[in-house]
Amino acid sequence: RPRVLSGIQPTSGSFHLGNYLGAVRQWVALQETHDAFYMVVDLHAITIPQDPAELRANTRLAAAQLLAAGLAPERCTLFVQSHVPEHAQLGWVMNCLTGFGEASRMTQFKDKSARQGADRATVGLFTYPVLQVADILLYQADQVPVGEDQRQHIELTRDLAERFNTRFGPTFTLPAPYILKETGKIYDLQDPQIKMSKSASTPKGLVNLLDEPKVTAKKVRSAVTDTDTVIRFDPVEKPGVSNLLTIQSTLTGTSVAELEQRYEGKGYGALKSDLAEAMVDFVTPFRSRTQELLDDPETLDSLLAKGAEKARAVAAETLAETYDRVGFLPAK
Ligand code: AQP
Repeated sequence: RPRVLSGIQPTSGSFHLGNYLGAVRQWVALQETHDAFYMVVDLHAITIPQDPAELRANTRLAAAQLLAAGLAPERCTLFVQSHVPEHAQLGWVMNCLTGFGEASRMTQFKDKSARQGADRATVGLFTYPVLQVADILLYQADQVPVGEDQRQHIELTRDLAERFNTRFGPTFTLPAPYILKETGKIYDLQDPQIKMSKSASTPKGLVNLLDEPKVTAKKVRSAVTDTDTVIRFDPVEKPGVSNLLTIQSTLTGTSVAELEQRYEGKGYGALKSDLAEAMVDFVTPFRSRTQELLDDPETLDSLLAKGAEKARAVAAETLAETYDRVGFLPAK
């Protein structure tokens, strides 16, 4: 079975619709066909200031949401990044292989540091993509299911894997991005030119899966569309409507073409009201399942401990080989 690896940050509490449709939904499908490793990336989370108690709670909350979304511990390896120390260890080796200019070209860093103010951005935020390289290479992943915003980081991963392999001998698998054309970028409901994001979206533009279903329905009903009335998939001319069609199509398993037909001659209100209903149908059981899992933290923690053990077995092997190739003297 080919291997997949991906991660999600425990920064925001609730996952948003972009996280789910862009990434997590694919993780659930891929656990059936791939050797799947998924993690809550808490080391990445501290690249911006975090309250310790909140980080701990959000880490459990992220794991609970992944299980509520459909990950099954017997079909994939689910773990917390900091439970596997090899991530930070390989991260250092990768830092020493990355050019300063190369890291400076990462657009996510440029966006995030600009938003924070250049003086306040940490070195950790700067090397975030390099730690992500280590995350992926440790597991010799063939594919990385992520949203479009991560494409550049996967390219960096391939570059560094190739560089290491050339310099020290074949060690790492070169991973390919697994990004779905349809849902690789879900847009903000209020500003359909920008991606839905926890740090750049306004509350009205961002659909959090753990929001009250009523709140979610309201956000869908007040989504920005255009002054035309025709429901047609056209991301350039009609970005708002197209985003709603993408979401509706994915959540209900109906093709966009079929939806266009269904809404022929109807106004935007009909689409929005059906989508609001589909969203409520999706988030209602998701919220209660997440809560059930959180109500039993011991089971959750022991499941994560088992995942970390499985992950470590793979990660330790890759790290040992890497250290040997680099020329570190083995500890006897
Ligand atoms: N709008 C999106 N459309 C499709 N995929 C998306 N992802 C994020 N936003 C969208 C994908 O979700 C996965 C987890 O990303 P993350 O760990 O970076 O989570 P986040 O920090 O909550 O995501 P944000 O909102 O994108 O954070 P900020 O605002 O900090 O940049 C990834 O696979 C990502 O591609």
